[in-house]
Amino acid sequence: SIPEPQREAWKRAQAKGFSGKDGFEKELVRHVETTLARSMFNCDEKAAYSATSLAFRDQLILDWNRTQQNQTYRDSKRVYYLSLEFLMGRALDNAMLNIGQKDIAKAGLSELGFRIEDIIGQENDAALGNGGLGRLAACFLDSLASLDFHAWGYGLRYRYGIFKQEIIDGYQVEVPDYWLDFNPWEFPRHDVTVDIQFFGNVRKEAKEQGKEVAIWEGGEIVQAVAYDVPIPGYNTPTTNNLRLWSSKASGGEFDFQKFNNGDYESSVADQQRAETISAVLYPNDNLERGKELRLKQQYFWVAASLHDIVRRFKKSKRDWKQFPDQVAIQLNDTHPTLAIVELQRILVDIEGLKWEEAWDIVTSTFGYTNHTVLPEALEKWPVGLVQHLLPRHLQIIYDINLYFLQQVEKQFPDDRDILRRVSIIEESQPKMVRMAYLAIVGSHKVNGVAELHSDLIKTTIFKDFVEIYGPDKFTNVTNGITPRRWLHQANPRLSELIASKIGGNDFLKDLTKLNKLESLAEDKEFRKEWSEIKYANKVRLAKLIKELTGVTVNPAALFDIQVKRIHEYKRQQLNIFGVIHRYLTLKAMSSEERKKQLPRVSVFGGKAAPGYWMAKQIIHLINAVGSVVNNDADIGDLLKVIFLPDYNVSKAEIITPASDISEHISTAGTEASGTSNMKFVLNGGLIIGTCDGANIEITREIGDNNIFLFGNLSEDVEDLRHAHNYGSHTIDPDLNRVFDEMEKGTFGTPHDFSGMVAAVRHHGDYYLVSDDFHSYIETHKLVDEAYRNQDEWVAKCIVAVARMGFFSSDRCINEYAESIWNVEPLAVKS
Ligand code: AZC
Repeated sequence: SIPEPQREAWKRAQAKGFSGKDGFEKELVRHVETTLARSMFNCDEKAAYSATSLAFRDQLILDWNRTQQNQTYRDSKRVYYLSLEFLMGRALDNAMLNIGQKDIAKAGLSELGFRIEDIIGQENDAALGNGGLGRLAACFLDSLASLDFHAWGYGLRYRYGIFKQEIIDGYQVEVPDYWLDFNPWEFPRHDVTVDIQFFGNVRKEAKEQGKEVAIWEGGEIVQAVAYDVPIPGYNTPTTNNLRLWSSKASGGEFDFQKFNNGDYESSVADQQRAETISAVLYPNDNLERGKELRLKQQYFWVAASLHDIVRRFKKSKRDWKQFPDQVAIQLNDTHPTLAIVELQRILVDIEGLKWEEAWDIVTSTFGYTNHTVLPEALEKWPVGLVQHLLPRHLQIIYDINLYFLQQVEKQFPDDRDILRRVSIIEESQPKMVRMAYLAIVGSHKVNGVAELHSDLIKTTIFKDFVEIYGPDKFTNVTNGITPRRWLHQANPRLSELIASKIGGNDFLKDLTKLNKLESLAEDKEFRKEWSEIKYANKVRLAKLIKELTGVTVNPAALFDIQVKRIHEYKRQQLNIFGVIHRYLTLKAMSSEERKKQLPRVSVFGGKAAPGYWMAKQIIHLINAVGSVVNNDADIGDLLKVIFLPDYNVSKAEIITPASDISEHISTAGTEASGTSNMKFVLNGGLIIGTCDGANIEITREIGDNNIFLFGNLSEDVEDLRHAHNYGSHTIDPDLNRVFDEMEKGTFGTPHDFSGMVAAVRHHGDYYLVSDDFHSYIETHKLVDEAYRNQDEWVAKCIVAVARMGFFSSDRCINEYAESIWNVEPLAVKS
């Protein structure tokens, strides 16, 4: 750091950032002319986006510096959120809004010859995530900063985010997402690097007093390089850090020894192999496949992050015992579970602490969030793979397991079977490390993400652990969403209308203030303004639909939307079967009768994991149905079926505000929470949904007359499945008609969809599509009826919005802070 006598000069020269429209224009033009080396003669929208982003990045970075200095100076407890996914979406709009300078930018850009929407539209989404889990992490970062918490996110800087989805002949085709060609929102920290070791051997070395230390040596080293992404809070100078690690061959570009020996190719190959670690995001949502590279990613990221955290802690020269008073680490699902083992290794092998002392520190530091009960999503790694890649870590896992099982044995001396059930090592062929169990054993709190889900983990997958640790270790923190992005940014007109009626913008920081809207539900004038905004949002979506699919839809139709990852448990198949049923019903009507029907647009969007055959079939069916229905002259505007390609965060910002009804129709007990359900309601759309995940709490908050629930309850699912397999399984007659039609080839060759039909008719209907079909169809009739009475419908929407305060991620983060992390907010002093 700079010596005291010179600091005055620094302060005089301090960067200030721009203020006002003129200041912004100056900065923009400066960046165009100097940073980008262009001029008014060749500044296209891309260049204008780049320059605008650079101008705003400069603003953020000044606050970022201040925040980081402040946090270092205060040295209070920090939260570290470890997530393999951060589905951030675009940054510019968010930055402008959070620091309150969007109006300035809009005016400035307009004077300089650009429309702000076009400029915002130039940005690539930062799509470093699959779906709910990754987007939740992004919402949490926004809330942590907005609430002035000292918090860092840690993740991987994938060169390729989630693939881009194209639809060709009705089929999903995956295209790589090279999002980094220009990214002004990250700062490479070439001085912040960590060497990460893989493979090698462990040697025990005798120490004084009969003690032994383990020495992990040999193998290969890969370098982790930090890239920092500033996270601006809303209406506060707090700007937190998201640190993403990128992999590089250690020792620079390539191995000069090899190079000089003429082995150029292999020196470059080493380089590429190292870079592969952070090259791609695994495109699976709620599915785990034991790939070696994935385990490498996990350790690489966890080891680099812990090294960083420990280095920061050591600067304060505190006693190790104080580590949990300074550091809270939250594990976003089991992906970062190796952090538990790595911290134990650092404390015991490197810092020389006793095992028990180290383990106390470790377990007081970590919290684990579970996001799913689906067995196929629970991570397990073959023991042999862990042994090969991380030999010392496997030893530590065995020791953790040994001590844990000894404790269990003492507690339950008469129950031999419990040891097998809860062992971190599954005695299968091959043996597996059960990461969720390791995460539970190594954390002080375990939480689910909605009430039903948190109850389910306690009574099903983690039942034994509740017996062992008692119920207090397990808790619930119902998910939330950031109202800044999902209302203010996505739906500016609605946000403005609300602000004008309830006395300002405060609701964006305290969402419960929305309750002041409730009394306006009966106000005719207000309802009119409300409906106009919804209509305008539907026009905006209709435009996007036209652009992406060529299909014209009528904005006056009822917009029925299901956008989320394609998964059998989320039951897009139920939706499309319902759409076929609607189509057949319309076809069977006389033209007179048809005229009385309510026009509908069924919109689908979402990516299928590239290896998930059934999910891809579902996409194909939706498109096949669309191409028949959308071109049927009998039907016209009465029904349109749209598959919007490449659903992502920036498209969600256009889609969400345009729904009349959205579908959250998972088989009861399978969707841990869902978060798009919250986004849709917050934007004045109603829900058709099952009693699952956060739908249940949404119902409790907004009232059961403002939501359309249907279907079997989670407590009945097991029995129904059992009956399908061992009793009789009669298929719903209406669904049978749908299947017959599919098999007739109405939507393509009969065999195209035989797998989907067979899953219901012959293979046990695991997701209860037939069991719920009737009540689904009947409930859609209720939706139609309710929609006909627009006054009542809009009143329902307003009341629902007014009661959505609970679902802010701010509430959620405050719960984590209080009940899991034990931290308090600390504002940056200005
Ligand atoms: C998702 C859940 O499926 C979804 O219900 C929840 O809202 C979201 O997490 C956030 O908690 N889970 C995942 O995406 N899980 C995995 C392993 O991908």
